[in-house]
Amino acid sequence: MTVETPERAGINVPDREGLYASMFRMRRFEERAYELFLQNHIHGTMHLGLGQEAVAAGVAAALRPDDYSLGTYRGHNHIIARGAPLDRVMAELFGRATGLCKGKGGSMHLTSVDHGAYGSYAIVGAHLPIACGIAWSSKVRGTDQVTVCFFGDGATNIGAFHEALNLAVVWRLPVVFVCENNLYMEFTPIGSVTAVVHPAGDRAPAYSLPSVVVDGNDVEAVYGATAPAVAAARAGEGPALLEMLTYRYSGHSRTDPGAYRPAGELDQWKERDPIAAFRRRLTETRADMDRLERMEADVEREVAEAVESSLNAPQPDPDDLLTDVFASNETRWRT
Ligand SMILES: Cc1ncc(C[n+]2csc(CCOP(=O)(O)OP(=O)(O)O)c2C)c(N)n1
Ligand SMILES: [Mg+2]
Repeated sequence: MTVETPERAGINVPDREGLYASMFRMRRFEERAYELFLQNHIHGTMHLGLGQEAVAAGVAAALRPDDYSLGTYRGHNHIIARGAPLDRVMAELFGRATGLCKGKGGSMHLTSVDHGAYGSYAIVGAHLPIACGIAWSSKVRGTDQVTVCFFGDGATNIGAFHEALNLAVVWRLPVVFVCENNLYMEFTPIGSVTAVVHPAGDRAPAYSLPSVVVDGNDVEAVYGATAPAVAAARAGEGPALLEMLTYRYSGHSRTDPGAYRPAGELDQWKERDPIAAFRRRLTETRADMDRLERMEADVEREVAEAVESSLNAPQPDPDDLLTDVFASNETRWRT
């Protein structure tokens, strides 16, 4: 396994307290959202990224605001990391009119064009070719915007993964594929159905795609691997793939207690919790802990306000049901 640190990669080190606050913000948001789900304030389903925060935070820190990102149904962390306001994300989970998608998307389909977040996709692997299309559009328009595509380990056994990697290299697209290998695809361990150890990283070389396997629980390692890949894509040097090794604390979704996991596995990963571990590192390296504690207090306030405003937000107007379906705002099905 190759683990890059920012220093080793020779790149600027980002604001470390800020990186911590970014992860803490995702964690507190999801913990509160899940409580509200259990209290029946949020309907439908919910896929949590608890334990995987370092990936979203470290990757987003390497992006410019005008870059693009695509994610999956496990997408709260990514949209928050791109800068979507917590109150609008929470309101979307509540299905309210003030939500990011006016309450029509919900937890699984978070999208914010204003923040470069071009959708959360529930069909496993479907968005990898779409990411290629977005990256291609940057190329055609002659901009230097980079597209990042997050997906799970399970997507690597879908045909679209292989098609997208191949196309990205053939067309030299400015796209960075980020596989969050959390060891499971729903209830099946990825290792039990996959011939290689690193489902994404080991297959990328078959397409001449540069790849690196990263400690996805170490936010600085994530940033350290992502920043050079993004810089290369921006400079026209083509795509890359990053496989982030991480773990989800909860089951696959709300109905899954995760009982298929071997005893002790969850506890072992929790000992390497990305947020607690980075906080310890910051303490040891004499970071500005006063600033960090102020940031934590700000996050608590922001989450509480997001909950309060979502509880009081209006329901969507039924007359808006068919708006925002097509870009042209037409409501007829196309033939
Ligand atoms: C094409 C397709 N097949 C099956 C499913 C059902 N399904 C939903 S999530 C999931 C597991 C995906 O696992 P992974 O890609 O590792 O992502 P994770 O949930 O671990 O983040 C499956 C099989 C689906 N949504 N789409
Ligand atoms: Mg997985």
